[in-house]
Amino acid sequence: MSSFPTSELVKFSDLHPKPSNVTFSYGTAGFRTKASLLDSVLFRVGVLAALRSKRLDGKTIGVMVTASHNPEADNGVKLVDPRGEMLENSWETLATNLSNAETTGDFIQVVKNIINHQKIDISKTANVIIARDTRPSGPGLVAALEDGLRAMGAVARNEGVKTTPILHYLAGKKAPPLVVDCANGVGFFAAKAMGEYVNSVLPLIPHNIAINALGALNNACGADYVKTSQRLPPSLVSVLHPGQRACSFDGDADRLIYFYLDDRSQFHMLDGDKIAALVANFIAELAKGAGLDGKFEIGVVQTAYANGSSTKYLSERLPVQCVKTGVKNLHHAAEGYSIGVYFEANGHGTVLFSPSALSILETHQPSTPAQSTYLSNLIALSDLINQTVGDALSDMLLVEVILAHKGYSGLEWDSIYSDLPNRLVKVVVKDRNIFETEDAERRLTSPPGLQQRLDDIIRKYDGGRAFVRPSGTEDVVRVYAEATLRPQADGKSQTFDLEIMFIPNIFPELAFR
Ligand code: G16
Repeated sequence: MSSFPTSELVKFSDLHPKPSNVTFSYGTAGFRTKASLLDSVLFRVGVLAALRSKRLDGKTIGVMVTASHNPEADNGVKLVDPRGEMLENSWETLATNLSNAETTGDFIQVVKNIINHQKIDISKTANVIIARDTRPSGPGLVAALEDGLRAMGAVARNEGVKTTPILHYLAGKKAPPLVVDCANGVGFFAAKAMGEYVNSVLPLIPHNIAINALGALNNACGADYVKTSQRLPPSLVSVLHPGQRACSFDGDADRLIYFYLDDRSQFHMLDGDKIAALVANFIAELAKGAGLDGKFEIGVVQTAYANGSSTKYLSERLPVQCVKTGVKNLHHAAEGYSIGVYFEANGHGTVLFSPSALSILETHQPSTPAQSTYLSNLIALSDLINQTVGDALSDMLLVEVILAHKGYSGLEWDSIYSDLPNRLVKVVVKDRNIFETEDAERRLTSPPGLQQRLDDIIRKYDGGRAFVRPSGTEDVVRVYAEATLRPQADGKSQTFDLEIMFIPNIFPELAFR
């Protein structure tokens, strides 16, 4: 209670005295009566909104000033809980008590009681968003409301004249701030420009933005660093809080990798495979909901790098195809579906809607209002996605839209399936051109005998899968390996002993250095 702003509250409360001989009640839709009686109520609702937000760890509370369908001379106010829902019942009683305190002294006492009974940490920041309808009494009442918020030191955002549903939406749909690792590259410009449009609903916090620092590009940051090292860029260690989502672009912002820290601050990566699973599922769900089940084929395209768990998960639900590394190969294969979802594990990818799929979406007649909502969401997705090529910014919005729609945190998204432990390493060889592959780069045909020796090693591991392929962009050979590692008898997981037990076994086979 040390930081409780009693003197501020007394000062402001005296400016908004309660009219005598009136009893207020937080009714069906908040307080509603003649506008001329409401000044003290609005002030006190401001105080209560701040308390409610502090009680909920600073989550945003909405306050709408309106008397809806009632005559213009009336006005009213109601509180909107986080997620855009109506105020919790027990707080309606608190609102009524607070509005009926006769004197400033009584009012301060009720405030103190609420703080004690609700165990409110008054030092927490309060966030409140406010709006009003077009009534002439609105501006004056909003000023009283703002005095209440000011007295409590709340962070208030006045949205001006808005419909009630929009206020609910704004209070409920604001996503938690997203940390964006721009790889010290051009993605920063795009993220900054996009932030101006989306920050009010999806606050973006760009990091690794040293675009002019020599040597900084992709250095210990960016999508490739995160995917390959499977760890947080060191520059984000003191930035990211448990539960907070973040994403990394690469140097030209056409790759996207997500990650988050769990409540034990453990790093979890959500790569291109996880994006594909989230997106393909969502599109299939929308198509079904719109009454378009079976009307078009939704397929997924991956490469050999796709984690075995993702392939298993997706192929149990949709057609899945594996093609050679390279966006051009995935893009081409995805064009073979009505809706083709393609993502490389490294975060390159997008969704293609064929012309016939788009015309089905345009002409389909939904038979229920629910079908109509699914259909318009699917059409909106087709507009949101950059179908020319994988685009980190557009993919980021796609992911955020789906997460918001489903109410998923990083954790819920991550639990779609569990990645098999895996390792991807680069090996410098004398001549990478002697490495030739078949079966979408999953098997070597040259040098002779090497695949056989790899098979002998892979066979020793449960769920073992590995391949060797020459890079098309660097003078190296890439080695990928994954396996199912069961918990040991003592219950401890062997996870990530993999590098020690598996990859080194392959290295000697590649004695071409
Ligand atoms: C390029 C391609 C990607 C490919 C990556 C690695 O990415 O566009 O499709 O996955 O190279 O290819 P490789 O393993 O053959 O070196 P970027 O981000 O460099 O344009």
